[in-house]
Amino acid sequence: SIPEHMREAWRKFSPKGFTSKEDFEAECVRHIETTLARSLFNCDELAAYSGTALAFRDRLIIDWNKTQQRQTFADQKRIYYLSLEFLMGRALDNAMLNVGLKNVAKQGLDELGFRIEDIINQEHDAALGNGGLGRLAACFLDSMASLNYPAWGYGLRYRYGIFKQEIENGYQVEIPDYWLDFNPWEFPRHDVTVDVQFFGWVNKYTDDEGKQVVSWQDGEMVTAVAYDVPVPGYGTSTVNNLRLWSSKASSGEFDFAKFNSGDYESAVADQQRAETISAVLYPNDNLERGKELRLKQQYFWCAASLHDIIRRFKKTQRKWSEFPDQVAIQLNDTHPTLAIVELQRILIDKEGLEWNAAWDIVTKTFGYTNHTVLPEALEKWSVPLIQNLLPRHLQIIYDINLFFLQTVERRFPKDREMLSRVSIIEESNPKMVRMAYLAIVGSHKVNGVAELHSDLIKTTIFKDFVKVYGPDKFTNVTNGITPRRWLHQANPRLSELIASKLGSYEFLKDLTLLNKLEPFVDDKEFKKEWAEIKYANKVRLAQHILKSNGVSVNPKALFDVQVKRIHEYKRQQLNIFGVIHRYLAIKSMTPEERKKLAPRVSIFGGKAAPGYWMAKTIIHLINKVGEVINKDPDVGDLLKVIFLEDYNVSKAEIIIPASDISEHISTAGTEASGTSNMKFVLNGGLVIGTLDGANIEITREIGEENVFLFGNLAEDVEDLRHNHFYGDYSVNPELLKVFECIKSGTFGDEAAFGALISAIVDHGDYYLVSDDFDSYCKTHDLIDESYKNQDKWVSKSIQSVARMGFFTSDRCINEYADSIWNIEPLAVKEEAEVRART
Ligand code: CBF
Repeated sequence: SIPEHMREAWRKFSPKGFTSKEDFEAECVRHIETTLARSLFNCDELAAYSGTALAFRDRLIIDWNKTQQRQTFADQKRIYYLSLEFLMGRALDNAMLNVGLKNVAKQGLDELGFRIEDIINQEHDAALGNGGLGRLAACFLDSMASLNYPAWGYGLRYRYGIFKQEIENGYQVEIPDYWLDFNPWEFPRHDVTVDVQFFGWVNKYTDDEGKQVVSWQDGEMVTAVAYDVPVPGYGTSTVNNLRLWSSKASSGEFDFAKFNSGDYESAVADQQRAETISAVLYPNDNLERGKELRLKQQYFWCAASLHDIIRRFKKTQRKWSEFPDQVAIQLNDTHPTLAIVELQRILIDKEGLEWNAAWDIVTKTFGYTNHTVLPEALEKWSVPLIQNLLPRHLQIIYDINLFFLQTVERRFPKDREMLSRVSIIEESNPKMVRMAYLAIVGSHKVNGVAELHSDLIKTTIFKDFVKVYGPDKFTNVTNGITPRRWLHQANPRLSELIASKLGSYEFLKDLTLLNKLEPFVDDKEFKKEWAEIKYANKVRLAQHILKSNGVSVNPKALFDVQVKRIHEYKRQQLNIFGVIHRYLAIKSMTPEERKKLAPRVSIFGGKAAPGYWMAKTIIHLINKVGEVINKDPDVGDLLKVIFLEDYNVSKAEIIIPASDISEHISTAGTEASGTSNMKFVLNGGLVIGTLDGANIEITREIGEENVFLFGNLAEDVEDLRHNHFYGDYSVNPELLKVFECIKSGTFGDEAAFGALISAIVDHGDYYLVSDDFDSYCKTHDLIDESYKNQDKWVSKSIQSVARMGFFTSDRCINEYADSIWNIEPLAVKEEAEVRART
């Protein structure tokens, strides 16, 4: 309907996007001078970063616009990925690499007087997540765009991301992370808003035409404002959208009547209450606390996202029954489960559909990913809390439960116990809504994130649902990582070396091509280059450690790394007890014996949830042990212990490529998958691990000979725990020596660490630290021996990388697309691909 002459004018003037160095420089300088109002004379690195980021943002937005148009015209089914966390890290480097213009920017910046590394380092991490779950969502966005899937992410635009961690006198201190000072990567859409209702009451009545009407009335309105973040694919012109919602008061700026009467504080109270909803990310990983504000966040985000999705669907003028042919919604954990209830509410209360027709649409639309079996992480919301905040939703939840239990009753008429076991409502005091059960009942597929984990959910926490629905509803999609960030961006030299042997960077799009490295496993020249790159990465990390911790470490030592959230089940305590054991061994050695030892640097990093006292105690112990060991002249370079402050995505990009060994040592059966294990191996590090999560599949892929496995199996955990209380059980004697050392005050105030010891000695050692201690230490001895044979070590490293093709998040996304979402990629004409490969 748009006249041709108008189209022509638009075509003529629409920006094309730079591809040359000169055009990049022009864009960068234009932004510095006009957008930022700076000049050559006061352009510091931050301004140069801003100019570069804005130039690239423009570049992305041109492709973003085209992608959105293409997706609208193609009118295909889309996937909407609902995640309360997106741990994106930095965007600039990623954008430059994905559009294939990093070299152009490097040369341009060089001419303008800046080093690209310094510019990249100016960026603040977008840290809208806690750990694995949020980072997985970020990898998935990268893969969905790279594979040209029509996909949107929906999340919250927290004003404060995960806190910044500082270490003071060995203790973790939390500092707010206000990251929005200058964020060039988002587009506020003040025209895209949704009013979201809370509280109020439900009015059910019959209207003049005799129809039953249900209306949710009064209460409080909060407005959701959209902020769009472009997500560029690698080597494609597809740029997808991540839409983050920010909350603001619906009633405008503030209450003028109150303001004029001098009641200044309550004049802004509404506004502040509304803004609180998207103010802060809850800093708990694998732990749910049942706070009202968290429930508000969840509903606010689900309601706004669904409204947006439905608005888009309605433009197609299709029948409601076609909704699942157009829309797939994936629930990243149970956090967005209220979206199920909200869609049912909209369909029956607003759109007038019959319950069953609506429910059929709902269940065909949703898929649910479970990320944990830990009981403390499974969400439950109290019925009174939901009743107060979302009265209509509670009624619908009760109805969903009723109809579900009726079908269960029909199938298992004699099993009353079954009804209470699978009920969405837990009959406790107060009653609780079991969100995982609601997610299962409201979805057509439920998946775990690694083979063992997916088996465990079927045989433990969800076993009754397997009886109810049959096994086909439950499936596995083993996690993966994007090789663009976790190899190409984090380890450019390794990526380049691989490309030189494979003939191109095609492996970044098809990671299975890495298997072409196998012939080089024993290639002398290749191994030399491989080892040099690892060494250079270790030198870089050693410099970082010197700067941040003031400790000089020897880059020739074995770098042993455990970086992840601090949690008892991940067992950083096992690691630090092992370090003390090693320390005691060194102290008791003769100088001759010491000479035979392989020097080590034990590197830790990770945040503890602010309220998780035991995890904070572990951090404290690591730091205190480091203080003593690092200055013990008997030990010297043989052992150093480093705790790296404020572990985040951009630090991971420095740490991971520098590791020789990384630790993935959770109690078997507790870590759903783990994804850092994949990142370390892809960067040529070997791993020590338990048979848990994705370690099992990594071992299967790369070969048992390339992994240092230890510890008890998941199937034995229950019996061992039982044995701790009722069997003939005693704590490992070597571990007791470690405890004696701590208790003697070697690492300062022994009382501070008492709880860590008594969890093992007096309280049943739930995480089996003692049971696994012997095999853990022996495996570390084996690592020492193996590391001495560098030649063999490097071969193992190459062989492992060559066999890592399976763990790309591209594979995951294709699996989700085929087996859960039923969506196809969109065909795209690729110009960017050519650039990215050169
Ligand atoms: O599936 C992604 C990751 O999610 C967690 O981090 C989570 O928050 N539940 C798990 O703990 C990881 O094992 C898993 O890799």
